[in-house]
Amino acid sequence: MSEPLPPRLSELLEQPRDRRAFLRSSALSFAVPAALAACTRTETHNETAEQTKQGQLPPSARTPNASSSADTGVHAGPHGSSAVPGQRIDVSKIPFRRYDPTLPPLSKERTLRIHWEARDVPIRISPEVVVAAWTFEGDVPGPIVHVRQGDTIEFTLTNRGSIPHSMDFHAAQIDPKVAFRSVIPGESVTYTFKPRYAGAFLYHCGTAPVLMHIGAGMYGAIIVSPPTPLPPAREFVLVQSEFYLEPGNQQPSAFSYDEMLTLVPNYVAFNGRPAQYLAEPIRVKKGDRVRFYVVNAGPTATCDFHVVGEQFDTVYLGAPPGNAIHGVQTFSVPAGGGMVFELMADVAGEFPFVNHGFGHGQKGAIGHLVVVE
Ligand SMILES: [Cu+2]
Repeated sequence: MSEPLPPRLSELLEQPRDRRAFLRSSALSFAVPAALAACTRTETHNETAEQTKQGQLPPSARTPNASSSADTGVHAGPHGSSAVPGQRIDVSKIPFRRYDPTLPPLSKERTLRIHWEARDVPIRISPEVVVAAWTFEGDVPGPIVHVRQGDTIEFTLTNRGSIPHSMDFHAAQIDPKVAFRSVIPGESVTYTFKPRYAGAFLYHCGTAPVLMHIGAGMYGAIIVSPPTPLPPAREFVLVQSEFYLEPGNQQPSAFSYDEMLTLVPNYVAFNGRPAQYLAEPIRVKKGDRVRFYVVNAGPTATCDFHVVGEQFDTVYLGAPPGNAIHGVQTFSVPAGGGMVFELMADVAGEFPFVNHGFGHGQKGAIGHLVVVE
């Protein structure tokens, strides 16, 4: 008797057309087992940070996030689209705004209380294109968070969107089933963490399917500074991401899950707007040390970071000031990763910074660093 044949690779990789079937099958779906369990209880509102200290289960997590109402497929409108059903938007009223790449200063407080909202917001990413984004705090990327290693962050996410969302901080070491669980519209999740390492970290929505939630705009950077400050520098944060939009010219343009699976983006951008720093460059003075915190939100492509006409005197691969390499031309930041790039602006001029995977650079992962005398 012959052994039963293992499933063919094509069968294993075939994407079910049905969203709920996809959720069951996706290895990336952090929230899926809980989301599809039979229990129908709902989340508890307004858990206190005290209840959610590491190691303690908040009331809403004693039974894992278990409502099938936390299944994106139940709430999404058109299949695999970020469009909000029934929403009518006059895109002519949505201005273009440059995303400020400047690293915000550290707070004097050692405990930070951050309360954000997940919201569906149309964002103008270029003069011609408005996207129907799912956001943290109404922007793509979400706000830049800057903390010290060992600070305490008490984080709350309230979901003002139309489908379930969650928050996954890569700077946290915490039980993801508890802290990163999905909350349905109108509800909140709170948790507390202390970043263990310095570095440039991603945050993103972790609700299934993660590809769709990152791809539709739910990501940003949390920069963790070491206890002993790095050398003084002009400091900038660049979050790379790809945009996969539904075919056609409708405005706002919805993000498309099917297009995300093709891995062929319409645009790639630093800080949510393709090529925005060509139009309005990042400016420093000759003699400045320049530090780029490069975070790659993906959802899929790498970021081969390079500055034309410059060399990085230091790249911190992780946990700065450790893990430094020197004399670097280009270094790849993986999707879901972050690294710290430093150069001395010893020469005046206009220096393109790019994803040197030039198909991605050409689609918008490019800007200018202008060094003035
Ligand atoms: Cu989400």
